[in-house]
Amino acid sequence: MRLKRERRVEMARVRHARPECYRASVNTSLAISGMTCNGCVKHVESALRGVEGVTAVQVKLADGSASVVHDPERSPISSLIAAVVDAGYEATCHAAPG
Ligand SMILES: [Cu+2]
Repeated sequence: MRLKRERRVEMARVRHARPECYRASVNTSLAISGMTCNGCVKHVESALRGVEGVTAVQVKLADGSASVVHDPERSPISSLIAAVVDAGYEATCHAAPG
């Protein structure tokens, strides 16, 4: 439900913002290694949330994944990976690097 609402808000923004003001967000999946407990999850989540241009983060311990909604112009995938590495974990992108 929350995602649906965010999508509506985003579409409203698309309609009302001038094109030159609007910046699209993308959802990037990262594979995270080195997480062993929920403390690690919080650590990785806060590292990713601290990156400029990141608007939503969900980290899962079970499959070692992170889902990050971000503005690729302000926060390229390399900056997401760098934040995870700085926090003491390893990250690789599931998709092609951008
Ligand atoms: Cu831990």
